[in-house]
Amino acid sequence: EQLKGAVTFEHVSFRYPGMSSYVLKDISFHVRPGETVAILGSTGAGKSSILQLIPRLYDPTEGAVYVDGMNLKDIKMDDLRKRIGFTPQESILFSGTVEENLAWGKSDASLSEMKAAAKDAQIHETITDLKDGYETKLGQKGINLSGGQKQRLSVARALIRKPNILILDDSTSALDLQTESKVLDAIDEYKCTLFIVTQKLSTAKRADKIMLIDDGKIIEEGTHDQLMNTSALYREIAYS
Ligand code: DUT
Repeated sequence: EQLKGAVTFEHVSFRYPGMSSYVLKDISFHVRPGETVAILGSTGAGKSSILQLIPRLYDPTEGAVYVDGMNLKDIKMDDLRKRIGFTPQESILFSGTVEENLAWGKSDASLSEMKAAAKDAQIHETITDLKDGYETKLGQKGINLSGGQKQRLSVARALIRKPNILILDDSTSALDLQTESKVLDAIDEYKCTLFIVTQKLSTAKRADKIMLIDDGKIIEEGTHDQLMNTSALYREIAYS
């Protein structure tokens, strides 16, 4: 409960275990509690690699990551897991009911907590339209959801724990602009620090900070208005 959600990267370099080349090179930034950070960059630039370090899926090879001034390594894994919501690029759903999928990682979640999160993620109505509502089975023995529905279910799962830090790794890419904007409006109410990988200008515009990543480095940083003024590269992305 104590985490506020400030995130600091200090000279972070990273290579995947067993690999010789670095995928992140001397990354430093500071994000204040409650800020929204949009991460942009081409495929393979290192966006997911940066974000994976926050819930400690990996640790930096060099440098350190701090949350609220504490080195991640000094925070209990359990506390981290409770306070960080992370939706990976590929939604991970398993064969089980909608309810079981939502409660994954937080088995004490109540149905009303699940519904509230599902409403915020704009998936509640889809769920209630299913044959058995929240009890509907997904996967091989049940129904298949569309890409965008899976993404919203993963976002709902992350919101259930009311995270201080929410990481959406391209997890709204399949949503139309209007739905995405409703999801992000709802997330605003959680007052969490938000990292969102996106290709959408509308999402970048909302951010307090945009980080443009290329070849494992932050090459531009600022708000939409700032980058429109200062960055030819950002303008190119904006107008494309
Ligand atoms: N990489 C690995 N092992 C992994 C994951 C990635 O070696 O388990 C490499 C691939 C790439 C670099 O790390 O050269 C950065 O990948 P990352 O997935 O971080 O890039 P991205 O910006 O998130 O790309 P995308 O938009 O395609 O997800």
